[in-house]
Amino acid sequence: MADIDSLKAKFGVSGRISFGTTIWGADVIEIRNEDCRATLALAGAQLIDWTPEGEWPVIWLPAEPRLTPGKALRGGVPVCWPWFGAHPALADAPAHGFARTAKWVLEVAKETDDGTTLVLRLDVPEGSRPDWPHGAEAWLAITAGRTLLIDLETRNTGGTPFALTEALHTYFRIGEITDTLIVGLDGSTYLDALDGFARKIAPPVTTIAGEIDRVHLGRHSPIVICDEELRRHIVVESEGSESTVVWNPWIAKSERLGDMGEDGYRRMLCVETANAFDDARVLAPGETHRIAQTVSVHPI
Ligand code: TA6
Repeated sequence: MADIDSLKAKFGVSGRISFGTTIWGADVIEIRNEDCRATLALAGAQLIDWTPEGEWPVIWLPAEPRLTPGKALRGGVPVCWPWFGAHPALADAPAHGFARTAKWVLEVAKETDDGTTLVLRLDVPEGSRPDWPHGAEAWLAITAGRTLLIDLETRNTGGTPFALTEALHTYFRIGEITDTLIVGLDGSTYLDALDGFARKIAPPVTTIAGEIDRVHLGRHSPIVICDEELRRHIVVESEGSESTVVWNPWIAKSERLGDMGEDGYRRMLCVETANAFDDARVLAPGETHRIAQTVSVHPI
């Protein structure tokens, strides 16, 4: 983990960007500008807070976040890369790839017209990993302002093509799961992870009254999370994404996971900008691929 002091020395501590450690032990970069506050955990380059001025937090964390070595922090926006879900071949490889627990390198911290931007890089030399023999480089750019932009670019730096699956696994903060619905997936084909990944057709509006785990195939943008309790719409516009994952663990799975916190499932909903399953991307040597999401909040 990059030493916080060395980051302070390299990037300075402007009035808008600071470096520190949370009370539960995560080394973080904190942003505070006129439009929002945001926090990025250095481990896994995981955004764990984005709160526009005058709004409730938009990103969910459990009430008592818990760091477990080698395991992604529950909540925030884990970067699932360079595979989504189970490894295509190795049962003992980590679910959702290794980027979300990797040591990313902060390359840029700057102000832009849209807010404060952090850019982090993850380099995977060819042949350096038994579970991923390819050469790849990932660049993650996060711009926090009145809106939130998360942009993930992958470059094939090796000599052979590879198939990439990925997700910006966003845990959105909502008021009450049973008073929340999702608009924008109507009529899409989805794989139901709770029913052997059977292919089904999405209803006009997605509501949640139990565990839900669906991979919607095809492009869907914008998607709107309608939150009756917090009286707001969260709008997710994506680029380069042909899949959208919808997940809530509900009660029993939350207990099995053990890190969702008391009633955590009631206050979160994952809507993930992704490329998964049929929507895998194949990158030739030297080729790049970009997936991005812009999140905005609208009172109702
Ligand atoms: O994105 C949905 C999902 O694949 C679910 O199946 C569930 O496993 C969730 O991700 C969380 O995965 P994690 O490895 O973070 O516990």
